[in-house]
Amino acid sequence: MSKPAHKIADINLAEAGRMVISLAENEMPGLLKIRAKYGANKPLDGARIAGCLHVTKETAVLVETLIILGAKVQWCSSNIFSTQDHVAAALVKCGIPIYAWKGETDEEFVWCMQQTLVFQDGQTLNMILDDGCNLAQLVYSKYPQYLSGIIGITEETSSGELILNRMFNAGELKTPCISVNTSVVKAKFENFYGCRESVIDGIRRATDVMLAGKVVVVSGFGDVGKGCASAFKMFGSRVIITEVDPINALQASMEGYEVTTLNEACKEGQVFVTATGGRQILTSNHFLNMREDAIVCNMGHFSHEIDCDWLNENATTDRIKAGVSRYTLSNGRHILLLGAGSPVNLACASGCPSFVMSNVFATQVLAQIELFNNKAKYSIGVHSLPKKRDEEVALSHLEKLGIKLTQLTIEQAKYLGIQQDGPYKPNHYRY
Ligand code: 9W4
Repeated sequence: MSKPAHKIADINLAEAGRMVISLAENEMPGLLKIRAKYGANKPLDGARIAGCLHVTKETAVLVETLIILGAKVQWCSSNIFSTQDHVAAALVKCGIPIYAWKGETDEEFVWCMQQTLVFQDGQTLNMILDDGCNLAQLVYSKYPQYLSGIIGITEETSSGELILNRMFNAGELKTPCISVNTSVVKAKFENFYGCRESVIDGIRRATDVMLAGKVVVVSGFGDVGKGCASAFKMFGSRVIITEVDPINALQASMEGYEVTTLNEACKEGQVFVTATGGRQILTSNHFLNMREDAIVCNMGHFSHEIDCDWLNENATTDRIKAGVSRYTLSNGRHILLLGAGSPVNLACASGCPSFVMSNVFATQVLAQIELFNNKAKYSIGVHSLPKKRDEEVALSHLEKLGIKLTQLTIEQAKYLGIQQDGPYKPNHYRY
């Protein structure tokens, strides 16, 4: 089968891409530590990784780390909008087969995934690094002949994990998998710190609005909601939380937030952020009760937390700029919808900071190493990374932050019934 060596928007952007990758490297100490620690042993020698994950500057540092550890990689993006074209160009310039560009059609998206399956020498993939189970589903549905050669799948998201578990329960799964999202460091960084750092960035880039003194309503007080609420609080906003879970509601109250229903809060809020993981959270009745030019956005994974369809069907729209739509309601008032309901930090800003992604991607690399090197240890099914590996990810970030870790004495370790060098907590421990 002959195929192009790569397909991207414009190779001339390579120099600009390399510059942002270099800056990202400095903010990704976990990946650099892994390069230093494992680079010589090449634990991924022989791995042929097909990767499907947003082609961003941070992913570039991930891809180049996998290569330094000995892997061959071919890569596509997991979202038609998310490719940073200059980054894709920089990777191609280094001979890495990238099939991704910003603004792919749905057909092109599938074509790009297909290009990652067979390597230039004719050998097929033996590892998958997936996001939302896109690539795994393609192989399972269209290329089952490749399945027996696949040693492992590492999956980035909770929605991908759900699909893998469904496949396992249906007896269809044929590969050991590691769900990276069950790792504590990955999840905390992406959901809490990542959102805390980027939600305001998204809203500010979209609207330039002052947040101090504003009433901000955050729906959902899980890790994402907690991160968002804390960012607004630090900015001087008055934050109201809505919750269905009494434990989260109580937590929110203990943090000093007012907790009430959206039916109440919709009249008061000036900025609304959904972060529930559910659907139909902000709907017509809420919109019609909101104050003039209320800002509405989502930080959850799916846009259906906001009833965007109702707005599109029942209000007239002015496009202020990319990612900012101003709706005129039947009552004459206006609503600003950001990012068409997509996560506002992604649609209107650059997503999580590189340091956050270093924690996420260091977890991915260790999951790839685990699966590729411990075939006997991982049965067909969906596994978590061992806690020692989770601790290794955290450890790899300490030096850069100037953190001095305390060492347990042998006696203290004995008293706690653990090893001196970890794992420090049982699997059920909640951080
Ligand atoms: N990005 C993205 C970019 C633009 C965009 C409809 C038009 C997720 C995680 C990481 O999804 C990502 N534009 C959109 S949706 C959308 C999404 N629309 C919506 O109307 C505009 C994405 C992981 N990540 C970081 O967070 C930082 N570095 C990373 O690799 C990246 C991108």
